Amino acid sequence: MKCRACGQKAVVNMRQHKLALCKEHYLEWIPEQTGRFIEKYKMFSHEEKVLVAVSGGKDSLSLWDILQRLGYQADGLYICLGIDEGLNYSAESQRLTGKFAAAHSLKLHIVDVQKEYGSTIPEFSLKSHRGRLKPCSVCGLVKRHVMNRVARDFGYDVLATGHNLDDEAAVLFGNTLSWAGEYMLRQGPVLHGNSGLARKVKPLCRIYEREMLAYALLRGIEYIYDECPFSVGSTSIYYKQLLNKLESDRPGAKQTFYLSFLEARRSGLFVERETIQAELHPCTNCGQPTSAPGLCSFCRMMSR
Ligand code: Q46
Ligand code: ZN
Ligand code: ZN
Repeated sequence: MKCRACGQKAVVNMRQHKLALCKEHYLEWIPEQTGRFIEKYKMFSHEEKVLVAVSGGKDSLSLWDILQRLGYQADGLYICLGIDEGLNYSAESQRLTGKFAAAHSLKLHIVDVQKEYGSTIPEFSLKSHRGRLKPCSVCGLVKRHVMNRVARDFGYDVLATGHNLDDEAAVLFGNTLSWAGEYMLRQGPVLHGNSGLARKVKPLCRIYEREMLAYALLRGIEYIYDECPFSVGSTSIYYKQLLNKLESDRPGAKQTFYLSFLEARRSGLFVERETIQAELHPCTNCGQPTSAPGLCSFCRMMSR
C-alpha cells in the first residue's frame, strides 16, 4: 500500500476514505482535516480564546496538540476527579497531562474536585442517597459545572472537547434507539453559548477513533491507555462495539450515520422543535443557567 501523496510506503490505510498515507503525510492530514471542520462548522477563529478539556487520554491530548499546531490560542483544563482506587487513574492522567503541557509550554488549569468541593467523584456518588447517583452522572454534572466556571472566570470564548466520531455515533445511536429528541436536538459539532455559558465545540467529531489513535501514536504523544474504571461495561462501549461491527462490514457506515443525521437536521427534520427554547434562569447560588428557578442540579447535589 502506497501513500497517495508521495508514493512512499503507507502506514495508515483508511478504507472508509479510500485513502492510505505515510507517516509524514498522515500527520499533516489530520490537522488539515480538523482545521477544515473548525471552519466549516464555524467553531472558533484564531482571535478567540479556546479552553480545551484534557483528560490525559489520546483524543483530548491530540486535540490540544493539533490546535497548537494550527496556531490557535488553546489553553488546557484538567479536572482531577479523584478516581484512583487500584489503578491510579486520575493521578496518572494528571501526570501525563502536566507533562504534555510542560513539554509544549502550554498553559494548563488544574481543578482538583476533592480540594475544591470536598469529595472525590466516587465519594459524591456514595453520599448521594446511598449511591442513587451513579459515578458517571455525578462526574458529568461536576465536569460540566467546572468547565463552565473556568471558561467564565478566565474569559474563554469557547470550550473544546476531544469527542471523536465513534463517541458521537455511539451517543447518537443510543438516542435514536429511544428517540430522545431533546438530546438529539442538542447533539452536534457546536453547541451555541447562551446566558453566560461558553460555546462548546467538538473539533474531532468527524475523525474516527482509530484515526486519532494512529495520530497519537505517530506523534509520540504519551497518553493514559487505561480507560476510566467506571466506563467498564457501559452502554456506550456496547454501542461502539455494535457500530464497529457494522463499520467493518461496511466501511464508512459510522460516518454516514452521523453526517446524515447532521444533514437531516440542517435541512429541517427537527425544525419545529428547534423554535422551542427552554427558558433559562440563573442558579441562585453559582449563577450558571438552569432550566428551573432556584438551584442548578450541581448546587442541588452539593447542598445535599
Ligand atoms: S470519567 Fe467520569 Fe467518564 Fe469515568 S466516571 Fe464515568 S463519566 S467513565 S468520560
Ligand atoms: Zn506520503
Ligand atoms: Zn448552581
